[in-house]
Amino acid sequence: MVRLLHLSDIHLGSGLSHGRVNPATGFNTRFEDFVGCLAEAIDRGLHEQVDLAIFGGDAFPTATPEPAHQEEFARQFKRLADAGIPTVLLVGNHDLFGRGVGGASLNIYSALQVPNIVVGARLKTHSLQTRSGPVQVLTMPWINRSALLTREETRNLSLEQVDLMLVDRMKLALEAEIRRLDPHIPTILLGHLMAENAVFGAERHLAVGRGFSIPLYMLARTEFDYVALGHVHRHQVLCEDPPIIYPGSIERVDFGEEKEQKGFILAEVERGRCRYEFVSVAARAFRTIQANLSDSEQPHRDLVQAIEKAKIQGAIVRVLYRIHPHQSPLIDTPSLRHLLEPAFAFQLQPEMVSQLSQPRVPGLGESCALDPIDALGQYLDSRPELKNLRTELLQAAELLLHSDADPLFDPNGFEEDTDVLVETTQAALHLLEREEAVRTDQLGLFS
Ligand SMILES: [Mn+2]
Repeated sequence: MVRLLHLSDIHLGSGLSHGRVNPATGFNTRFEDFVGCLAEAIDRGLHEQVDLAIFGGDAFPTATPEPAHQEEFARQFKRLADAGIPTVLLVGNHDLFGRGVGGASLNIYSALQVPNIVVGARLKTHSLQTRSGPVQVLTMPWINRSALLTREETRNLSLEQVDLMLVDRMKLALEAEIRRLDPHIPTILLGHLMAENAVFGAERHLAVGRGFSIPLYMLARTEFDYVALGHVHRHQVLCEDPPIIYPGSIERVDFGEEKEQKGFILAEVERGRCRYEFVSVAARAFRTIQANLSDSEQPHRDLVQAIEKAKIQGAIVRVLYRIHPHQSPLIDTPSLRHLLEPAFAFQLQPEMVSQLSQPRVPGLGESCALDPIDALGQYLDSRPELKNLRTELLQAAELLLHSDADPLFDPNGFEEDTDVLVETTQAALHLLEREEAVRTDQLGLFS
């Protein structure tokens, strides 16, 4: 039986806007929070004497992290290496440089051949020796469609067709790896990918564009005893047999994650059997305090009461309150600031209700995280003069956002004006994507 620590989506250096410089260390206080959560996961792994650690990808927000962030990441993982615990670092989409040429921010570990550290930069099975015996880790790093766009065979295909072809190729490559596995040794698939059925988390807002998703049946194979995923920031278990698990990210980036638990997975894996538990870390709390004071006789008193009711100690707090302009002088902002001092950070966000201008679009307050299509839909609902264009505009937006279809070859019968707009934009995106693909024939997985 192999005991393992599975963590993912560290994104060291993200979410700094909610922090400030710590004069004692010179670091952003939110960076220190992220390091704290990472250290907590590694402490627990060391304490439990795990045999193996696997990281599901996205070490930093970009492939060219600040040296200090790179250094702290290395310092934390060195603790596992020093303890003789083999550690696999998988390449996620944020670790790829220019969306293509290998895992720039992680390849330094393979280049230096750091003992006990393996970098998963391509589809490959790593046979590792642990204190509790051998284990196979099949690494499946992030891949995007630029891997295929350079090929002559994709010249006349829509982006959707290219995605399907890519999934087909991955299926074949994965099948080939699976056939080479030793069926008597515990086997882990470690993948940075968007699985079908996964519920989106904050990763949606952290990366531009959308890739393709992998059907669950490709992952739910009896050859795997544990499927360790990365990419989606919201912890979720997609399948029990074998366990297919996103541990989620280790810290919150923004208010959209206010209600999500953050943590990592501890698992015991043997051939044909796996037991796992989710362990939460002390991630920084985010709190939204909302108050509609527009009908209040004593708006300041009511707002103070709302703040006093909330648990703000050490939390990142936002106070959203609605008032009429004439109520504004009744709000004593300095005393609110004083009241909010126990918070780690806070923002006061008044929303003015004006009788003169049109009311704000209902449901589009800053407190709710809508996806862009929903937001556009709500906006259009509030603009009767755009009613006739509603369907076309939403379709055009879908196309622009998802590139699921390619109007170059499939114009979908838009009204003339929209048609031209969409076609021009899509053509430009398409050309850019091809150009990028030529520069960065990704990972060489299929070469
Ligand atoms: Mn990712």
